[in-house]
Amino acid sequence: MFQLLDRDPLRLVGFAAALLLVAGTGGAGRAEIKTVVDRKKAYHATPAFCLQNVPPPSAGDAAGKAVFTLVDGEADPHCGGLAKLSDGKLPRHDDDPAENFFFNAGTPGGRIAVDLGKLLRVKQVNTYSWHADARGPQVYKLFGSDGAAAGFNPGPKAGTDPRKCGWKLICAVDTRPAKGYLDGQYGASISDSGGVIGKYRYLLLDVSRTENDDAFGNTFYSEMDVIDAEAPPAPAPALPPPTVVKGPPKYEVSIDCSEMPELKQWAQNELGPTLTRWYPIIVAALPGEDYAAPEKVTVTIKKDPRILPGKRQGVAFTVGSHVVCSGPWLKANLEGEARGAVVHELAHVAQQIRGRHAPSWLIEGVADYIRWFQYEPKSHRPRPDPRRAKPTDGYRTTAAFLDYLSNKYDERIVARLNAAMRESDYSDALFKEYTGKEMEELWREYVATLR
Ligand SMILES: [Ca+2]
Repeated sequence: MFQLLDRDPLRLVGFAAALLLVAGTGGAGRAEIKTVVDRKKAYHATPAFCLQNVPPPSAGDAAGKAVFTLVDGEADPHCGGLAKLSDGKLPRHDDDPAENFFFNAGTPGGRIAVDLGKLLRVKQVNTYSWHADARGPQVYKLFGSDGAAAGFNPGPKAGTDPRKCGWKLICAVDTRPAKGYLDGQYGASISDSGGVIGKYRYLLLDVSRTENDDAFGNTFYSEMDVIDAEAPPAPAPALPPPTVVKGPPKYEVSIDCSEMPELKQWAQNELGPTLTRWYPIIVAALPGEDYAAPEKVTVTIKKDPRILPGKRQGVAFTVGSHVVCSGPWLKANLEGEARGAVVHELAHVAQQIRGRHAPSWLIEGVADYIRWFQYEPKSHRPRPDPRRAKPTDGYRTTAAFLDYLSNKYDERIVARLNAAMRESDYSDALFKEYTGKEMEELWREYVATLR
């Protein structure tokens, strides 16, 4: 975890992975503005905006009653408009233009004024954004005003320094990571060590694009919360019910964590949305003639880690459309492999292989291909050791081999091999049928690319 104290708010910089940023504006001994920034990579983000260091979005905060005005710049015709910043609703996924506000493509950003209706003791300002690409992070300056100064301009356009017309600079926010992709879900939370940021009726956001390598650098802003120090805590936006999360029509994934109540929040906010989003994708990736995947999947989280036959410890297993997971293992891996491991099991549900001729190395290879080469971020993809690995090692090694074959020979090869296993038609000769080469030759070719 990084922590940075910076006396000059204009020089705030973003961090790559662990994102706690603290910046000061005041002198020694005075209350200081704190800006905490957090990020979840796009693949791991869910509509609940579960960020570690930034509070979740709230419904019914002071921004909900405020009037938002576009002072300068041009809204993108595909966005949901300024109303999206304070409607208490969140995007459903990482590319949901209608649930975000963003400035038009090819423009440098702009300015948004917020009239809170009356002078408030502002305790916190939180902003949320989400996008699969460079439009994820936030870059803006926040100004505040009580509107009392002579010559106060409620809508200073770009080129006019707000500080010269009745505004005070509160802070500058830049959530961009220092390196790597900009994708993801971002939150910024501005508060003050003294309890309140200040007494303001007006706020002004001076928004910049995140990059200008192409036209698409304007952030997808999902929500802005303004917390009134005098108001009772506002409720969180409505989330799906605790243990059953309904996915797209037809498919339903139920999670039973009654044995591990401490995982209920995680199951509701993170695992549930991940599984309901991914199960239909996995089903579509593993089709078959006259085949329909199970429509209802159950995931049971057990308290006892000895879930395997003979009371052996394990991570998870699947029988038919029932997935059983070790609760203690999930709990120990919540920020790591927990969701990916359950995605692997969902692949087994969609595979539905009951025939006798299916080799376990290929069954596990297909499930891990779905997990590591479809679900997990590219940076996590496994790379087998060319000195030791064999195509029949299963899991990650076979998954990486299948990815090579998909890219080089036949993008449907995983679906075809899986369908053959499901129909009890599998033999190693299928590799030659689908690619023109024996499996051993294909493996030698693949290993040569690893050296
Ligand atoms: Ca919204």
